[in-house]
Amino acid sequence: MKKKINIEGMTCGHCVGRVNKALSAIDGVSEVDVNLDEKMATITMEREVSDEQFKTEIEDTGYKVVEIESV
Ligand SMILES: [Cu+2]
Repeated sequence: MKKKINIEGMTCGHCVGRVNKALSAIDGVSEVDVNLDEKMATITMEREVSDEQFKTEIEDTGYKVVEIESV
C-alpha cells in the first residue's frame, strides 16, 4: 500500500528531514521518500494508516497537507 502526500511549506533539506522523521515514526509506515522539488512524500505502509493520522503528524510538525492520494 502506498500513499502520496502533497505537502506545502517545505523549503530546505532540514524541512525534508523533519517531515521524513515524523512520517517514519508512524506505526505501520515502512518506507518514506520525501521530494522537496515536487513537494511530495511517498509513503509505503505495511498496513492501512488513515489520511487523518498523516495529516495530524505533518501539521503538528509545522507543514500543511494539500492532498493525500492512494496509489
Ligand atoms: Cu527547511
